[in-house]
Formats: sequence, C-alpha cells, structure tokens
Amino acid sequence: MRNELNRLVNSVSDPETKKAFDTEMQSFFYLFTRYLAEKAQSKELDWDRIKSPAADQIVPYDDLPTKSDVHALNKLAVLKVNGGLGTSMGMTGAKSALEVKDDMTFLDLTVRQIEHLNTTHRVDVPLILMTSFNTHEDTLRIIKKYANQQLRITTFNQSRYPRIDKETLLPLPGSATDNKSKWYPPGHGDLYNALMHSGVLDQLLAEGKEYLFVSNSDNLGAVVDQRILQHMVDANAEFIMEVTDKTKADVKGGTLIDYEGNVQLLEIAQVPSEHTEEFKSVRKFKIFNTNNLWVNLKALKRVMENEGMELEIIVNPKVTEDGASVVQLETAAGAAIRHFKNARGINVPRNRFLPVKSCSDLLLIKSDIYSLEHGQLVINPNRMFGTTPVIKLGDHFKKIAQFQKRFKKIPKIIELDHLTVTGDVYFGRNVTLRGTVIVVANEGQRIDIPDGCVLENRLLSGNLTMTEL
Ligand code: UPG
Repeated sequence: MRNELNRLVNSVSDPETKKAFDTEMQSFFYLFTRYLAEKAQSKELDWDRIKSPAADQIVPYDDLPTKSDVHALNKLAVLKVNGGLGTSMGMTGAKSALEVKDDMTFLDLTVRQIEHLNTTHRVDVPLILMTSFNTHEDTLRIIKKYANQQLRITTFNQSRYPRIDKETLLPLPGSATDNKSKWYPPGHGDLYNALMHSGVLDQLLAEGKEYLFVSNSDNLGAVVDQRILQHMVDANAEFIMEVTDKTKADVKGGTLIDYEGNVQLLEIAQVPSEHTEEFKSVRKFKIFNTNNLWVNLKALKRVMENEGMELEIIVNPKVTEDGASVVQLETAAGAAIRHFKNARGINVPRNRFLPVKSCSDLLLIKSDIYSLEHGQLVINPNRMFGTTPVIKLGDHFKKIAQFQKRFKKIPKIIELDHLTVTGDVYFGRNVTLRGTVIVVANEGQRIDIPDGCVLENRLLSGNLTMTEL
C-alpha cells in the first residue's frame, strides 16, 4: 500500500499540489494501518457491554439557561458538513443543491437562517461549508449569488481518499487524476483533519472565534440556539452533541452509548447484522444523534496537536459503477465526543432535527405542513395536531426524478395523519389528502389521482375501487 500511495503522490508535478496530496495520503495511510491492525485483532464491539448513557451525561433541553449573553454569538461560527451526495435519493449532485421549499435549496435556506441571526443580534457569525470533490462545484454555483452580501461564507474541501480493492487491499486509482469513481470522501468525521489542513481552524481562532456549531446540510431544524451556546459557555463543555428522543423513523444514523464507562457514538454501520433490528427499535436505544454538534475550537486545536483525532473506523463495503468490490474507510464527526473535556449530550426537542433522508421526508417538508420564516421551517398554525403525518412512499418514489414526475404538484396534507403509497401511482394537481390515505397500485397497474381530488380516510387499491376506512 505504501508504495502504491507513493506512486500516486509522484504522479503529481506541481510542488504545492503534491505537498497537500502527500499529507492527504499520509492521513489515509494512517487510517488504513489502523484498519489492518483492528482487522488482525478482530476488534469488535462486545454487544452485551453496551449500555445507555447515564442520566448525568445527557442534559434535558428544559434545564438549559433561558437567558443568554449575546457576546458569545460573536465568538461563534456555523459549519455545514456538505460533502455528501444525495445518492440514497437517486441524486448525482450535492444533496444541499436540491430545491426544497419556495424554489430555495438547502443552502439558500441556511444562508437565510444565518443572515437573520446576524441582523437580529447585530453580530457577524460566518458560515463555513465543508465540501468534497463531489459537491464543490454545485456548492460554489449556489453561493456565488451571495458574494456581494454581508454574510461571510468560507468553503473548504474535505479529503479525497482512494477506494480500496476488497481482494487485493490496494488503492483503486492509478494516478492522482484518475477517474472520480475511484475516490471517495471519507465521511463527515474527516471534518477535523480538513479544518486543520485547510488552515480554516487557525483562521477562525485568529478571528477570535471559539465555538463552532456543526450540522448536516440536510437538517433544516439545525438553527443556532443561544440556550445551548450559553450552556456550553457556562459549563465549559468542550463538545456537545444534540440528541433527540428516538422514533421508529430514526434508523439511518447513530446513537450515544455508554461503553465501559465511556460515552461514545454508535453508528448503524458499526452494528453487527444480527443486532440491526435491535438498533432500529426504540427499546434499547432511546436517543438518536441529530449530528448537531458544538465544538470548542481551542480544545479542538489542542486535541489535534497533542493526541490526534482518532475516530472509530466505519468500514463501508461498496460496488462501483464498473462492478468492482471496494472498501471505503470512513469516520463520523460525533465520534469525536470522547476526546473532549466536559463533553455531553443535550436532549433537544424534535424541531431541531428535520432531516431529509428520503423522498417521503421531502414531501413533508415541501408540503403545507410547514411554512418558512427567515429560512426556518415552522409548523403551519392551522395544523390541528402537534405531530406531523407519517408518510411512506414506496420504491416507485425512491428517486428524486421519479418523485418529481409523480407529483405534478405537492398535495395539501395539513389534515393528514398517515399516507402510504405503493406501486405505479401519479398525483394530479390540487389534490387534498386527509386522515389516513392508502394508495396501492398492484403489479402491472397504474393509478392516476385526478386533479382536484380529495381523499379522506380512503383506501385506493389496484382496480381503483375506493374503500372508506
Ligand atoms: N457528509 C460529508 N462528507 C462525507 C459524508 C457526508 O460532508 O464524506 C455530510 C453530508 O453531506 C450530510 C451529512 O454529512 O450533510 C450527513 O451525512 P450522511 O451520510 O447522510 O450521514 P447519516 O447517515 O445521515 O448520519 C449522520 C450521523 C448520525 C446521525 C445522522 C442524523 O453520522 O450519527 O444520526 O447524521 O441525520
């Protein structure tokens, strides 16, 4: 592996690019050797030793101070991890470039949220975007239009690591400029390395920034919360992870656990297959990581310089477009929790976690259940119930292109409790769905819901018979 990596580095001629690439490959090599060592030791989590975190390790949101000092905001920067593609929704570009509401993308909404924060409090919180080689261009295209505005937006690229052949354990690319499909961004845990190597960490510290609020670019609920920031300052907590009560919808992601007295992150990708159902249930694991993280920047610099940010390796097996079986070694940002002093979880209300992981999530966010206020999603006051409807769109709606084709217009769902749609179904314009609606087109059949149709407590099945529920 080392020789192969040297060969990749030597394929670069520009000295500066070569140096940066060499650093990147060294970090990759370090991760790879750790992976080999763990593999050799068959180091695995002992499932029976996993416990829920102790009550004093998770602070309830209601216990946080209600008064906050605006000065702390001047020491804050906001960062969105934005290196991932929307592949699970069939997208080939950056997920954050998807239009989610009122013709605005995730990124546009984030910009509005921070502009509002800055004007309301007369502060200067900058927005930082971590991109990857996959998302950089999309991101620059969107933020270009904010170039002449007051909000400062900084972008930096995360690492690009070579995919590894599953059999030979050698890197897939033959040169530094080899095809995109032979490389991968190594997870959002790469944030800390990339912040340091890009010089952005030093730049923030030089500007007097002390706190960094990190979140997923697909979580529109992740707005700056002054109560959490104030708690961070008061408790001198170097790292905070916002967790929320786990629901059955929370399957793709991670939870906080107590493992031999240490609080640490457990991602679904680390769970042995025989325990995945247990992980998905809400019995053993009662909280979920929102990936809204608050990091003390001085402490981060200390950890990076003194001990290095070693994070649990997540092994992600994949098959490339050319059919090659590869392995990707990734890390998750929340795993950094064990490196910091006074680190803790805060159990936050659900409105701080509105992830868009599927087209079912997208339908909800685009619908009349939510409206926008300064880039923030707020539940429509006309919604009678405190909860949002459960939406289950079948495989025909999995990819974004299909979703857009199958909904000529997003239906009105303000009075909906539950929607299940399976099979080849198309929705016309101005459709209203109320109560529980189930639409099932059987194999070989197609259902077209006509324009203006109102479905209330209806089961609509293959032969278009309507049954009252
Ligand atoms: N991302 C990067 N670089 C990468 C991979 C992802 O910036 O190499 C970004 C991505 O753009 C997105 C965010 O990270 O904004 C989340 O990525 P994703 O791969 O969708 O992670 P999840 O499976 O959603 O899991 C994360 C946390 C998990 C948490 C969950 C909450 O790992 O612990 O429960 O987010 O949604």
